[in-house]
Amino acid sequence: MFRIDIKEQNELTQEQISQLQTMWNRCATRIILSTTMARSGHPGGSLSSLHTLLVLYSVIRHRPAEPRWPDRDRVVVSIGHISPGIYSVLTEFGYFSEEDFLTEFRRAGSPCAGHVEQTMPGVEWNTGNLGQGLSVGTGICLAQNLLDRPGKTIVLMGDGEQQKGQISEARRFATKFRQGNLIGVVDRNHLQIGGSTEDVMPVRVRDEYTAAGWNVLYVPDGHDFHTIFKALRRAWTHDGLVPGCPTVLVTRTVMGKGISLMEDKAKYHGSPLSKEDAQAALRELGQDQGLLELWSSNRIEHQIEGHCKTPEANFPSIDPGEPIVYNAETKTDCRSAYGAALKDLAQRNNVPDSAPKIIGFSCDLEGSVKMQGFHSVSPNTFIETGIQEHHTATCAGAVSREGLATFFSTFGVFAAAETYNQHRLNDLNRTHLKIVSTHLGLDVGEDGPTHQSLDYVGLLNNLFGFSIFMPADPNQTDRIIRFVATNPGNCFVGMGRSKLPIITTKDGKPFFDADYLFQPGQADWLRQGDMATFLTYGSATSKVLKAWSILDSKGLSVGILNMASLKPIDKESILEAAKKGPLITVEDHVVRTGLGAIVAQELMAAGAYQQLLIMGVTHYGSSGKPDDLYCLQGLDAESLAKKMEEFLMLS
Ligand SMILES: Cc1ncc(C[n+]2csc(CCOP(=O)(O)OP(=O)(O)O)c2C)c(N)n1
Repeated sequence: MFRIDIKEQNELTQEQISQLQTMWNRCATRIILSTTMARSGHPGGSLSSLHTLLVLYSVIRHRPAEPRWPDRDRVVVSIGHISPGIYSVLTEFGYFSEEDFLTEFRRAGSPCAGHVEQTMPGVEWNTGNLGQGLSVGTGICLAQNLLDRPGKTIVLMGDGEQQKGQISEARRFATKFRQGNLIGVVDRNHLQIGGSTEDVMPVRVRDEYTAAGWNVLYVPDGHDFHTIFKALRRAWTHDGLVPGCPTVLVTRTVMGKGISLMEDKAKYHGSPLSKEDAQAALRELGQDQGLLELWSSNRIEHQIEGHCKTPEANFPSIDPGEPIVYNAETKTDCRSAYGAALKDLAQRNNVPDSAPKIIGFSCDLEGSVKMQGFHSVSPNTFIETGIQEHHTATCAGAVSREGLATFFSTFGVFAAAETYNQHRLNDLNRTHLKIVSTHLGLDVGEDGPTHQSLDYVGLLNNLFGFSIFMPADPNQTDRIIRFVATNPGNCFVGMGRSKLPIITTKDGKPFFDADYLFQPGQADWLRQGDMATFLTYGSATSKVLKAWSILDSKGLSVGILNMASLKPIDKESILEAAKKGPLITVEDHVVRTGLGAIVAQELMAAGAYQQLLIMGVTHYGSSGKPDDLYCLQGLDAESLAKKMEEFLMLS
């Protein structure tokens, strides 16, 4: 494999330059062929960054035969649309064959996707939603530093992309956490889809990085291997740069470089060449004129074998410790139980003189989300990221793929709705992120409707890889937190703000006692009853228990099914409840998209007919005491009991 020792060499040799030129020619050819054959794709940016990519992959420490080698330097390509350029270069370095790329690019069922994906060996992160890559890089870098790994992280970005706000968040983060081993590269071709970056939305790229405390190196000719190498070497060795600060290379490039008819034309950002123009380009590259026909027929004959999966990332082995059992008289909130469990887990697992295993992120809400205990026992892995939720969601996701059990906590509106797309991308990247969200629902109370997250189940339920767990009291919270800390995968654990009574059995003992084991997809029968069933979860559970007492005192026998695991859902228990009688779902969530909707779907799918009343939030709440807000939406115990009585009379 072609390799240049960036620490030992001051300059490139003539031989290396001509080798790079030969590689450039092959890669440019692949960029033209792949996009023209796929009749789509992004050749312009692929060509503008190609010289930089070739130098970069020549200097990094990597093992194409072992793409996930832990000590590798990481290249995160934030501009996922330049996949033709990336795949061309990865082919050149032996990650996969030219045939795999040219015959499968952008075809259904192939891992060789339109925007770079981890399904292709050598790709660190699925990207394409611009603005997220630098956050990924900072996350990887944070983990590299915490785990004492030697590698550097390099993030390739576009100049149009610099318009995205999340990048400013990531820049500040990298400076705060002294990420001297992080290198950004901005492909400054001054073009984006809509034309000139100055017309679309001017950004003072170098000034913005300088203002954020980065070392900034300008590369006046981003198509000269030697100039790129010199700048990269300075960044690598930190020669004459401020120590401990991240560095960005701003490379002045030309969109479509190397193909005369494409050069400096915004059109070729996202348009392939026609067959005729591609032939002209191949001529200019000195290539055989039969190449396009040859690969086109190879492509037609080639069968796609099947979609490769994104490789699973390591998850650390975590000691779950002993459950903390809150007795029936305790009055506390679930978030305090979360804080206590997390602190205990950190004390057991983040021990001095060995690599940490648990990391937690807060967005200026440490006290409210009860992370102070964790912070005090594990100061190095408590990461305060400020009011930068988009960055944090992505950064935490990236950290979670590096072998750390990663918690991200903030209020519901910021943990779910505000950062939904970041979580979607995390999910596509098969992260192991534990979002523990406090302040959900009307239960937020006096802070009012802007802070009342009412759509979290509906949102997170769309993400194929996420589990959703909603504890009903502090005991169940403790068990769920210990479960998620010890198991891989993405999950959302949600809770309200208020203190909640401990859920008890009929004879007054904690229902979720020391022997209770939380199991995803398993509901709990809190009360048995043969006339009808309440199905509920989270903060609403204690209201339903009160309603049950009212009904019980009237001799009405109804059951309560606590559905703390909303995804996966316990289908069997729903059907079991449906056999007994009518169902009422109760939740502190929008009625259309929460538990009620899930139960309705399950009943229909199983062909089980049963009456179902969905009770929840029907309009935005207002500012006031949670109990008053529940009353206004008919979710207080008395209203619930009354509704059940009416429902039983009708059915
Ligand atoms: C968040 C987001 N908004 C919009 C797009 C659509 N989009 C894809 S590429 C692009 C322009 C990117 O410009 P630049 O970073 O300069 O890349 P280049 O044109 O040089 O390849 C846009 C707007 C996107 N992918 N992500």
